[in-house]
Amino acid sequence: MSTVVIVGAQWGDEGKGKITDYLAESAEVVVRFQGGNNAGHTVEVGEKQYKLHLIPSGIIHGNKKNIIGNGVAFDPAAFFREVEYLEALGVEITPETLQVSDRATVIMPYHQVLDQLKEKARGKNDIGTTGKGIGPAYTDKVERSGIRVCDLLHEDVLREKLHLNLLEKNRYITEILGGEELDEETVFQQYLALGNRVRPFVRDTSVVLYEDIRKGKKVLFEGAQGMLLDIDYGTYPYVTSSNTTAGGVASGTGVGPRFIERAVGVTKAYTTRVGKGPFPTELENEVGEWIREKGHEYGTTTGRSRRCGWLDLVIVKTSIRVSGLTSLVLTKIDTLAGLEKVKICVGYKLKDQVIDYFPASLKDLAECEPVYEEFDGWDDSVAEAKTYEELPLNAKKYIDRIEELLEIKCSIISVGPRRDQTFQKD
Ligand code: 2SA
Ligand code: GDP
Ligand code: MG
Repeated sequence: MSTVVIVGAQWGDEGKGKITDYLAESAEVVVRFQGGNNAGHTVEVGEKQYKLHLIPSGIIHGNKKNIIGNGVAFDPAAFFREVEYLEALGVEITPETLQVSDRATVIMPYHQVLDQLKEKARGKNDIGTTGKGIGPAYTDKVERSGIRVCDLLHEDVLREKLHLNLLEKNRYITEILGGEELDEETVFQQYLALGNRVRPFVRDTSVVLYEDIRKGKKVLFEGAQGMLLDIDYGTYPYVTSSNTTAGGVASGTGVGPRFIERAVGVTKAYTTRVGKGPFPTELENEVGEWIREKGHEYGTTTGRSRRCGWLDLVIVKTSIRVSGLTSLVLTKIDTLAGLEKVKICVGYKLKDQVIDYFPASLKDLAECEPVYEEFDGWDDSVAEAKTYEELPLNAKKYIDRIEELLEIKCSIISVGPRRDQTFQKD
């Protein structure tokens, strides 16, 4: 198989970066198709740790082609900060190993200002965004006033689009949100310069991918965020502003759906969420805190505490359906090691029924009560396992039951953050 989509099967931070890096070993191209530098993808190789936000995780290998697709919200200033960060860690980056779509929507400084001021204005109804300008940038894309990467390369186009945007945005920022006006000339000069810097990396990446796929090159599509942060199928409005599910690949890269062969859903052995919104299996107690500390559950981009809870198979089942998953990757079973009992949510009790799908209405969801199965725990030897057979018996029982309930295979198991703490199961 030559094309594989990697998506988060929960609320993000399942270990997509780690698994993308692992699978990239045998791939030639790695592509981001949505989101932006709100993402935080961690890769650990030996003693070295890399935190990626906008650049695909394949970059660590040094000899892969990495593509930022048209569906990404592209912050050029963040892009160069990340290039410099990676170069300082010894990663070599050239326009051959890193390419940016000419059609990607640009995150401008007013998008970040709007994101942060709107969150403040929402008060207790805030979404808990990362403040990176993602929502306002995608709003402009859909509203058709956005600036795209190709526009940064044409001085006259940039000037006109920026002028029209700032006429409107500055009024909104100052008169409605009480913020400070942005200076047009300053932003123009800064983004013209960024455009010139990004120019060598810019390609029609749909054409590049079409040719690579036709040549039989193995391509990975690296999702950001996760199933329930999807703009259509997530816990709306507590979602991000893109399609985080596998369907986002086609529109976010210009690769037709018939070229997509496999989709793997990265699933953490428990559930976390960062930001506001419903979370049926959340553990607001000492067990949740224990998991947070043991699993270092703090935002990779913002450092925010992640909320923790039991594994929820209603969510993973939704991901299997919506993303058409062909297998799962199970991560962080080592984090649960040491707990006497571990639970899995197998359905929701809603009125007098047990349902196994995620309701659209948050009002209905609030009435749902998780139905659990309980398991005996396992010990820390789990982190030493190099094969499925070497796992403690109770950990194997846990994995087997997940496969049985979901009728899908866990093809890869991850027992620690490092690249070498990963093995194939089936
Ligand atoms: P935004 O900024 O508009 O996309 O925020 C909307 C919601 O999406 C959530 N979101 C995330 N959830 C998990 N991980 C993300 N990446 C970082 C990480 C987050 C961090 O790897 O830890 O560092 O805080 C991510 N990005 C967006 C966000 O929390 C809102 O609920
Ligand atoms: P992503 O956004 O899905 O790429 O995930 P993040 O990088 O934001 O968060 C996952 C965190 O868990 C990172 O710190 C990883 O290094 C770490 N991690 C990934 N897989 C495992 C695992 O199997 N065990 C442990 N203990 N940590 C893991
Ligand atoms: Mg993350």
